[in-house]
Amino acid sequence: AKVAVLGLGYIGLPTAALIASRGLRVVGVDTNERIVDTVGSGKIHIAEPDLDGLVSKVVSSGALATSCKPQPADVFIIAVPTPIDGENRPDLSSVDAAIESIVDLLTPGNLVILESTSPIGTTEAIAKRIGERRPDLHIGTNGKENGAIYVAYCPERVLPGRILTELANNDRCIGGITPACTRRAQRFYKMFVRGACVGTTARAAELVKLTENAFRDTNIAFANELSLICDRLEINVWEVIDIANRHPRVNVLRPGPGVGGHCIAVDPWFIIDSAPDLARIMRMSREVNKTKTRTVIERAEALIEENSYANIACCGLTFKANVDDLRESPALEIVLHLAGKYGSRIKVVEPNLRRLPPELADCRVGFVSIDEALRSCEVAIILVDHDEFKMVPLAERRHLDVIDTRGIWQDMPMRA
Ligand code: SAJ
Repeated sequence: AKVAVLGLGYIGLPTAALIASRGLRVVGVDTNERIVDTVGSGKIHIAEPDLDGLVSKVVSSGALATSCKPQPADVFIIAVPTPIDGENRPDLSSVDAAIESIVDLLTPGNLVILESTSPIGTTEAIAKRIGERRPDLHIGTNGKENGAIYVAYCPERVLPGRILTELANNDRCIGGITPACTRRAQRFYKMFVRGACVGTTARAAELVKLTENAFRDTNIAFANELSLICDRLEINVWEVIDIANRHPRVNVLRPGPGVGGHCIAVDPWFIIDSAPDLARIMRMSREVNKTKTRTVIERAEALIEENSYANIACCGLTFKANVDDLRESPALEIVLHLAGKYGSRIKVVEPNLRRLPPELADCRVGFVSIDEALRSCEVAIILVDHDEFKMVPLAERRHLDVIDTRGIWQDMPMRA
């Protein structure tokens, strides 16, 4: 079988490489020529453990090729971005463009899978659109399979940093437009997924994906709200959480400087958008997590004002620990704000990046190693719980005035 994967980003590229490594012929398609060239030469444009080796292997064996335009295939997997616009409404233009690019290539027996996080009803709308554009095909008929094509929604749910392991091992949720579509997509995923391939409808599968991330956002909001309450009451939030979590049915997540990444900060809006009057906790959770970022900015400013000549180490820029991903990163938002105000007094430490991101490049801020920051700064703001920061011995940081948003230096005097 031949598989076309549309979109070679954080999900599409590992998916394409994994499928190619299981003996299927794969064409990875992307509208960005630079990505097509990079991957086509066996290299990768994102940081993800073990992905470089796998891509280089499947490209050199010929199992994975790349192209700017889709070609006919048996299976089309759409893994393109579905961001939100300025008004928190889903922007499906990349999905629309991907469908447009394959609709004339479809032939009977083809399977079209949407993996991108999408609002409820997107997969049905795709099936309808294909039906309108290609009246010669019918979609997922039960029984009569002549001339049928199959459309299903199968969300990815892998964790950046563990993508290859989770792609192969996680259970998958597979929602066809009809039961025949579900079965056809289940057969396909079984070829490379060790986890269970649980079948449902397309609409339920869309909501499953959104539910997972909205659930996590809400739980993080609970932790962030608790951290603000503890600060006011002068109680150590990390200790409260540690002890509360000894209860067999309690598992409070960790507070932080806000929620980042492309998914958890975005997906709840897809649910809120489809039932605005009912999605009250979800909307409030988004608000609480956003407020937490602003609170950290205010506290950092207050601490910097107290230390008027000090250099300030901002530890971490990425959206979470030990990745190089800056998407929706609250740490980056905080540092951008402080950089605009305090310029060269700000020293950024980010062991997972080789240089400052373009947004910060013009702000006169320094980009230093953790050792250099410990030597030259009097104030530190911990924004990401990278391993490099956790490992700093107390003796090397005792002199610092610290705001620790991740609770990694709890042996230091507490500062809200
Ligand atoms: N965070 C906290 N406290 C916590 C846990 C996380 O503040 O206790 C913050 C992180 O620092 C980060 C954000 O939340 O800024 C999100 O990080 P994450 O590790 O929770 O999740 P992602 O965005 O890397 O990946 C999520 C995962 N979803 C769930 O765990 C429900 C992943 O399985 C999904 O595949 C992915 O979203 C996605 O692509 O949707």
